[in-house]
Amino acid sequence: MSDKNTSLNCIVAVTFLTLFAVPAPTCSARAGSGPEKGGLASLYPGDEGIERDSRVLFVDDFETGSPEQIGARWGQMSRKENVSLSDDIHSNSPGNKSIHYKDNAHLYTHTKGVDTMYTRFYVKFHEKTGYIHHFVHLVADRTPTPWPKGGAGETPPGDAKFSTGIEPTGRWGKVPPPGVWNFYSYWHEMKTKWGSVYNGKQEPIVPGRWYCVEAMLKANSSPEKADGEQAFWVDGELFGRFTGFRWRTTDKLKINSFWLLYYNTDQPARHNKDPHPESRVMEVWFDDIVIATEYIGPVHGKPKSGKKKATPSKSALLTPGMLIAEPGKSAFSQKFENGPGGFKGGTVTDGGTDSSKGYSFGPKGCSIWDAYSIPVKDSTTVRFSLKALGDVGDVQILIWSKKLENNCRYKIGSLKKGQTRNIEFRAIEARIGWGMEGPSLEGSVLDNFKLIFDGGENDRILLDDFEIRQ
Ligand SMILES: [Ca+2]
Repeated sequence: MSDKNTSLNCIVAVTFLTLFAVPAPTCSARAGSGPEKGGLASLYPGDEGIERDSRVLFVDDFETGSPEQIGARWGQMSRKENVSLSDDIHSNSPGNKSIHYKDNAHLYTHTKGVDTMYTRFYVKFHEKTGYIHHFVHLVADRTPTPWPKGGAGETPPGDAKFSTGIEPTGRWGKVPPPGVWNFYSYWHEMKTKWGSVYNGKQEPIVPGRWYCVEAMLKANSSPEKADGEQAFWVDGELFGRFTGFRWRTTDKLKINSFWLLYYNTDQPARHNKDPHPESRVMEVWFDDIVIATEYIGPVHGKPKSGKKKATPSKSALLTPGMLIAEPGKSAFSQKFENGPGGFKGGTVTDGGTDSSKGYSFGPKGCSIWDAYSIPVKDSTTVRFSLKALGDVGDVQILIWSKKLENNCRYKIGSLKKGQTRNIEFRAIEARIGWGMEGPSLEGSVLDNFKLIFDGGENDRILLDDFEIRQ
């Protein structure tokens, strides 16, 4: 590692999606001779056997399986028509293949939850690449789902989520495409609703050249301490280290998700005043991904056996209960075949799921009280189906918490006439506040439920197959 003389400026954080520049809330960058010196890869020439190290959480060298099979073991692949295997490999590659994305695509996976996550990946941008909107992310998600959650422009609650992206940025056109590496971070103390940017060494990324990129995200050690960090390396050289983050307000929130994202829109070309957006070729290659709890480092040496194939990892979410308790046993269910069963505010009608009966209600809502009483834990899950009988907006659930003396919300959004949605959420996801930004229902007692929406007096929604699991 040649991190000795890395000099870093404490750069202002700017929002990626807006043009405001604001001071970074916690920005102290330093060159480090930290515990990452050496790295796990130095113990495994050619990465051979690295997947068996207990500190390694996830490995994929894209030597095994079709894109469909790769998507299945990661948990989710988007735009699979844009994903292929390629024989373009980096010079230290111990294998024969890389994975190639064009335009827009992602692989999304989960590891067991950790307090410090390192990732290493090899990446190459097309020689004619343009600027990129969003790129690879590390994510801590209290209620992980196979798909990445949205949340652009929303400050995540400190006990629900935080994330950082290692991304190329054009610095408003100061650097040719794809730009220089920076961090794009979202957490409860970010100073604008569009997140914060942390710049490292200002070395432009050369299109058409393979790089080894590494990122580290370290959670704060206790809820009140601002001792979280993030750092990134390029070809083994420390490019940026940033300290002083209070990423989370509970240590139940672990880093557990990895998003190999390639997200393009025409926005970065506009923001960077790209003079030739029409000539750009939006393609990227990735290879030799390792996720671990310690510093990894670039591929070191050659495998003893010549070319090698790793045993690729699979998503931790494919092991039920590993990341979050499975929904518990059924505590209450109502299918409306024999009347409203405690629900008030609507009427039982035909037209429910599978031609059964359902419960029809208007914009004033329907509710149920004291038909069940369940202490809210991780496993507590609410599920039901909705069918809109008109175009309706802002469908949401209100659950009154005696403990918080307020309503917790879970927002569903709008539904088109005739649209059916199966809703399932963890009760801990319901939160106080219009934007669900306040305290969670966690630790309260779930003994009521109300559904409301915006719509005309005669608009109706049909509720069916309501169930609560402990
Ligand atoms: Ca490979």
